[in-house]
This record gives sequence, C-alpha cells and structure tokens, in this order.
Amino acid sequence: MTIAAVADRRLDYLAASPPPGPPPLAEMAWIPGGAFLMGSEDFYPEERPVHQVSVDGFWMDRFEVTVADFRRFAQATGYVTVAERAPRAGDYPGVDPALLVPGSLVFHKASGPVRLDDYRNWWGWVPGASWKRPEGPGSHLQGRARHPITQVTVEDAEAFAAWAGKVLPTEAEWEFAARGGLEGASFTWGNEPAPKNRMMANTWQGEFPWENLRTDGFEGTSPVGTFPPNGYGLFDMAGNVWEWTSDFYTARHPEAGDRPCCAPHNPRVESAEQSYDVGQPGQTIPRRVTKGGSHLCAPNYCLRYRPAARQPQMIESSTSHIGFRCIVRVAAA
Ligand SMILES: [Ca+2]
Ligand SMILES: [Ca+2]
Ligand SMILES: [Cu+2]
Repeated sequence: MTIAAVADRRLDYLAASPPPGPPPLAEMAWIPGGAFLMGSEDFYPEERPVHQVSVDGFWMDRFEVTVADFRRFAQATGYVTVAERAPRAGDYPGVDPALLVPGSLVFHKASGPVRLDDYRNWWGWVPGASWKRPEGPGSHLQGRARHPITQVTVEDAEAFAAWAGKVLPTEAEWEFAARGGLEGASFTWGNEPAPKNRMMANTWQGEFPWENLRTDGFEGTSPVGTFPPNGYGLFDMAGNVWEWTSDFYTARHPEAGDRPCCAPHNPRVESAEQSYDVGQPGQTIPRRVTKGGSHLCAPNYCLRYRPAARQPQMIESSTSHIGFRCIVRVAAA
C-alpha cells in the first residue's frame, strides 16, 4: 500500500471515530474501536474460529517499548526484572540449587539444519542473561537504545506499564489495532507477504534456525519504527519482538455466536487454569497470549508475523524475542 493510501485511510477512520481529545501521553495513536473479525481460518489451529468481537476505542503506543524507555523506568524505580532475580529453591523442588541463578532464554543460531520439533535446538537458558545483557554475559546495549526491550516477563511489562500510567492491551485490543482497519487481511499491511518486493517487517528470511538471509536488513531486533506503520500509524505490529498481552491463553477462540448483535464486547480471558500446557501433565504455570511474531519468525517454521497469530508464553518466561507495548483506555485517560 502506498503512503498516500495509508494517509487516506487514517483520515477516513479519524472522521468516523475521532479521538476524544489529545493523546494522553507522547507517541500514542488513537485506535478507534469497533467490530471486527478476530482470528483466522487459514493458518494455525489456535487462531480458529474466526469470530466477531468489538472493542472500545483506546490509545496505543506507536512503538514497542524501547531499551531507552525501560532504562528510564528501571533508573527511576530501582525495579529488578524477574530474569535478574535468583529463582527461589521452593519454587523448583528437585532442581539442583546450583542451577538456581538469575538468567534467561537466548536464541542461538544453529550451524546447519536441525529438527524443528525440539526448540532446544535453538533456545538455550543462559545464566546472567537479562535486559541489560540480552545475549548473556559479554553482550550489551550499546547502539540499541531505540531497539525494543527484550528479556522481560509479563510481570516486568506490567510493572513498567503501571509506572508509565498505562496498561497492557487485551488480545482483542491488540489484534484490532494490528489490523489497522484492514478487515480479514493476512498481514498488517494486506495480503501479500512482500508487496513490490518490499520487506514490511523484521522477520526471518531463509531457513530457520540456521540460515538468516537478512533480506530485511536485520539479523536480530531492529530499531523501532524502521518498517512502515500500519493503517493506524502503529509500527512493528508485525515482527521485531513478540508483544505481551493481558489475556491468558486458550487453545482456541470461542465459537462464533450466530447473532452479530451479541458478539463479545471488550472480551478478556482472566482465568489462568485453562492456559496450562495440556501437553505437559502437572504443568500449572499460567501462560499469557503474545502477539505479532518476531525477528525469529520464518515461513518454514513459524509464519506468525500476522495479526491473528498468537503464541502462549509462561508468565515467568523472558526471552530475547519478546517485548511489549502499552495502551491507555479512554475512561482512564
Ligand atoms: Ca530480520
Ligand atoms: Ca512487534
Ligand atoms: Cu514465530
């Protein structure tokens, strides 16, 4: 889509649902709210069924929260992230206490093709990895102030949001915003993966997890706002980093109601129980929905840089490919 077409659509939606006032905080875009078709039938089972939902208008961060933003928060509050804290032995019965040191999950590129059914072929737990050292000891944030923050759990994201006077979006709010006014499109920009050969997001080109062709210019994260915005003026709603939402994960969406009058309004999923991983008996760590895919999403493994895509993440997880952005609801603004 051309920049002019994006501008036209922005004017259309602003005329239909004008913002209730000036943005409550800097660099927030007005998301008009309304009814939309949530989910997709065309990709992975957890995105089904497509069902109608409506959300109220709200303000959303135009960019993923950056390293610079998070540093301001940490310096102002002294906040220590989950990955920087030593796990408590009582929470991990039977685990060698020597292993209970602070750390986080880091992506390691494979040296050649590996089995794709075992994520340990590319994810490793690295002692000492944290938002300050995203790849572990020896890594640093130099030159990355405008990159999205990573290595944060949902608890860390919510602590930041509370400090900033914001909240995390629900999955429905996030997906409505990501669609940018395009009903039912596969991507935030339309249906073509790369219109006129233009890369529209920081994802992974080539064979995951060993061959990163960097057609989009970036091996890892990219400065926020590098790729074109969607129809609501939001950047990186596809790729760069996955984004935490406030909803607990369910394996499917609820069935579509047959009466459009009664579509769920501002739906949220607040029950942790159904989010447990049924593939892992006894696993009772709640999981939240993350949205948007990341720089590690490749068509041969994970075509999830799309508005309907969703992935569960355990609430205690932090990784080098998950970050977040915040919203302000109008009643609160
Ligand atoms: Ca890339
Ligand atoms: Ca993103
Ligand atoms: Cu992915």
